[in-house]
Amino acid sequence: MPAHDVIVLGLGGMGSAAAAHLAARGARVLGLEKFGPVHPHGSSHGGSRITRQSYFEDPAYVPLLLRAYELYERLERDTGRRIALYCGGVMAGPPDSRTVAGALRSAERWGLPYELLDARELRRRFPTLTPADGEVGLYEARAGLLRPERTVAAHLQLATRHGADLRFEEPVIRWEPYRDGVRVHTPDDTYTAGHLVVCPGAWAPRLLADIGVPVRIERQIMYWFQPRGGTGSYAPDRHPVYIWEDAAGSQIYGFPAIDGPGGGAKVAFFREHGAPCTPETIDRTVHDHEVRAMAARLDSCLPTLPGALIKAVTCMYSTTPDEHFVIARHPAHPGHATVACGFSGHGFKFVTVVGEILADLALDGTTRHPVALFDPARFASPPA
Ligand code: PYC
Repeated sequence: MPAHDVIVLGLGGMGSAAAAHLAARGARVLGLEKFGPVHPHGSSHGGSRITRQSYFEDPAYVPLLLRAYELYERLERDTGRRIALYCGGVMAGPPDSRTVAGALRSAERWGLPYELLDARELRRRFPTLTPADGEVGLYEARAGLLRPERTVAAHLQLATRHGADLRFEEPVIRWEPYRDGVRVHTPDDTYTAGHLVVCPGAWAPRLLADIGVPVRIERQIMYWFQPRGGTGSYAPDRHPVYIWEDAAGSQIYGFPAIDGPGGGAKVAFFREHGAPCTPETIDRTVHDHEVRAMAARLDSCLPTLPGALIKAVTCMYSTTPDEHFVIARHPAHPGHATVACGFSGHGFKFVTVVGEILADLALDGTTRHPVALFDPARFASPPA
């Protein structure tokens, strides 16, 4: 009998959640992570992530979001950590933009509460936002932000509480099917288990090269600016999270000031300006011309935000061609491994429910959650 029921490869957002759910169900879990606990080298750092339910990307995500919200609340209760702040969120832009029309479609399809605000009403309710006449915003009171580092720490805490053996600074070199399960090699040891859950983040092109999904790794930048005139009008009870699309289809997103008077407010481009990279080659320096480009964009829609730059930090997106996730039993080794990758810059709000789904797939081979959209077979070439 193998020493472990399940090995979880990667203990970032998704892997830590999978380890917690698996261990809570009584599985003997070994977790392996290349870096230390809660590290800034991948895609689960940066202090904040948006959460929202009127999902412009596709209404198919909404049932998963509703469950993710429940599980985030449970995670806060179980660990005593404050992870979510529901300060409200605005999806803004021209009425026919993907951001606004898509959010409206999801809200209508699932009967979610929302308000559609014209430019004047947006400016009145949120004086930090200065939309042009003709722009609108879908306001969702239950939108807000999540703390990614606290989420990972909470899942690691729960996994440990339920008996998982978590090993850090121990990279996986390779793995292979072995008897009825898997064998995993690290510089320190070789481990066996009944099943493997692979959550490689930006390391997907190397660790999941054989699943037939071209995951592209992109460099992204997060900026924290000190608002001109101070952070008062950017406090979470006055300034919402937002995703804002311009007439050319370019989106930015941002947050209230949540880190005290000196912490500034965070803003970034959403899924663009992302140079292809690898975790080894990413340029971690943020250049002056990049800061100037962001400040220039803010001048038109949040003119009081770009005061002094407090900091700018890079992270990586792992993007699939259709920007939908990959969550499934491994196509080539379905009895041995389950995979989760390609979260395409919009995965963090789903971390809790993805952990639940991965535990379902690893232990039972199936899940009650709707995951058809995430099947890697959608990228398989049709037979000639
Ligand atoms: O999914 O809301 C989101 C998001 C914002 C920025 C990157 N992803």
